Amino acid sequence: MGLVVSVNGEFFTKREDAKICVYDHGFLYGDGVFEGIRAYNGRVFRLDEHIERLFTSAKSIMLNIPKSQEEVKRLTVETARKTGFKDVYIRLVVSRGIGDLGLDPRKCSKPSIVIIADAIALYPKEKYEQGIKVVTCSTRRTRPDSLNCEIKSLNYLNNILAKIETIHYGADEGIMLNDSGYVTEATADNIFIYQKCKLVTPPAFIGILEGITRNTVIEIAKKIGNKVVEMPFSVHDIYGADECFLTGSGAELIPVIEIDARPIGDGKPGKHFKKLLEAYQELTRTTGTPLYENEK
Ligand code: PXG
Repeated sequence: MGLVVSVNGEFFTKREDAKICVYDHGFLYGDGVFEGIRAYNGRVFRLDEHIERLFTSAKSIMLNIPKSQEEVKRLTVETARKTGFKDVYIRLVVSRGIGDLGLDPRKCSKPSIVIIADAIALYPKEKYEQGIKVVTCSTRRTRPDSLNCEIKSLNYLNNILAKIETIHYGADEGIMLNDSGYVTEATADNIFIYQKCKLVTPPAFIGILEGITRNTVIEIAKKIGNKVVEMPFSVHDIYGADECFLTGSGAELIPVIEIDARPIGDGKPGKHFKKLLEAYQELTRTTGTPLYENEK
């Protein structure tokens, strides 16, 4: 029982043994794509959606993954199963592969496929109960015509610069705007507000990663009777919102109680958030691709 890493189909159980060549363009240029996936209670949550997004990201950067979606799914499940864990964090990385010192991707003959399956480092429990504080970052999200945010690429410097600002301000997370000043997302999570009896989240065209958790929350919210709107909004709308929360595979749903030193609503996690978190956790516990025979 413990972490397992698959490097091009070979399995390792020690961090220090799982290695990639320094000439890999994933390391040299951030040239590649990835997914962050979770398994709960012996089931991989929304595996099909993650693999589909991985292949779409790869297609967009003209990276041909040398395996079918089914093969990648099988390898992902196999790697996660070898940990023996029921709750697993899975990091799936496909890089351009080993090449020359130069950008030219044609020099990289074979993409590298790495799957890390490890225990999950969760946000502290009190953050879910008390909520987090966020700030608006001055670093803007990349424009869709420079590096499209829909590509879950290995090039996360845009988000890391915003994260550095967040840390400097002493906040838990940072909100990033697009070049027109509309709210996009947090540094590694999508954002929702509850405002005037409806749940609002920015639409994909504003420049976000269309999160799988985000889409699941939209689905759940509609099912339990919420009105959901995908609509651009500004920081001013967050200041005046009744509730706000972030979503992502790592964080699940986490309540935001303060932004730029202004309390959101009554400054406590909201009732709509609590209902949605409950429904989300029920779904993650009970659905997904089984890792072990007895989970089927
Ligand atoms: N926006 C960005 C920029 C992200 O990186 C999300 C939104 C949420 O997407 P999902 O599909 O997860 O709902 C992400 C997700 C990590 C890690 O270890 C990062 C993400 C997800 C899981 C792990 O850094 N980012």
